[in-house]
Amino acid sequence: MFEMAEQRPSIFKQMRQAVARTHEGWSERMVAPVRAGDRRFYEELETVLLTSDMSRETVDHLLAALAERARRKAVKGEENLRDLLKDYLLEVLTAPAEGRIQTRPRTGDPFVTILVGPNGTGKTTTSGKLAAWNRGRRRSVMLCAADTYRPAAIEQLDDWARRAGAEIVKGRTGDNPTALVFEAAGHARESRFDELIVDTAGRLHTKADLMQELDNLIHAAAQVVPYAPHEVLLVMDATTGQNGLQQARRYVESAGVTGIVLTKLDGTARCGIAVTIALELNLPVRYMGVGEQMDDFLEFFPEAFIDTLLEPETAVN
Ligand SMILES: Nc1nc2c(ncn2[C@@H]2O[C@H](COP(=O)(O)OP(=O)(O)O)[C@@H](O)[C@H]2O)c(=O)[nH]1
Ligand SMILES: [Mg+2]
Repeated sequence: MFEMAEQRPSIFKQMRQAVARTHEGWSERMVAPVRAGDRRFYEELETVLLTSDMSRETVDHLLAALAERARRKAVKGEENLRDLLKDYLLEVLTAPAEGRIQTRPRTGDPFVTILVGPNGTGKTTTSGKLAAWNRGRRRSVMLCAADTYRPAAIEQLDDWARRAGAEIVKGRTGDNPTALVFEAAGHARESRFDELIVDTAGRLHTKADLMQELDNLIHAAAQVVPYAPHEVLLVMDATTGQNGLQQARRYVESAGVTGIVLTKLDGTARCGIAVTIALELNLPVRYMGVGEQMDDFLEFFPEAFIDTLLEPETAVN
């Protein structure tokens, strides 16, 4: 699914050794009994899952769910267990998307996406990549530089717009981001753009005034384009692991997030966080960032993801 860094196998080995200890006490945590002949499979699976940066709770949940299903369906043997697990993971990863109503723009209206999240997770980079990705699908794109706090942020998105072949609505440093979104939504609608992608300033979920500002700009889009925003994407840096998840939980509560972009998945074995996100945040992962370049961007396909997750040492692209 994505290219691995050269050094990955050895790092992976180290991580395996680091978690090997956790096997002790493993069987006590299992809810359903495991056949003696399948123990080794479960143990190896636990290692693979833990090294992929799933939370302890998620790993325990998956192992227990698998053991329970295996017992109920009288499934045994590595190959069959692996298939059973794949089916279950597919259910877990697709459930959040199926469980929510995706709003669609009216004919002729732009599909409005707003990117939100803490500082440095990759919002601006992802805005640019998403613009390019849509351009590749022959969709016209307008970007909105609603991070008006730093001049560098506006320039950065301007540069992405040029490279991606997108239009941009930008203001000056210090401009009111809500007014800017209002303006951009108006332009995008009048000129019948297919996509409006709004980059926002990074903010901590604990800053009430900044979270309120986010709320305001989300509502500004809705005033101009009915049913907008159609997607509010929380951009999460995969390398922050469980800390990022804690932050995300608070964000989801207050910003109406509809999906996740996982960034910085290049050269790490940390893609397991996507399963934890599905289970604990009940949100679908929509896209993944796998580098700093325009093409280092993937739509999230659960099947491909599951293969990478379970066979991390063989999977490429
Ligand atoms: N390796 C890697 N770096 C990324 C990825 N996405 C963003 N970055 C880098 O992360 C840094 C912060 O990105 P930026 O888009 O400015 O974050 P923002 O503050 O959320 O807007 C920049 O140096 C980006 O090049 C990714 O998928 N992989
Ligand atoms: Mg930014």
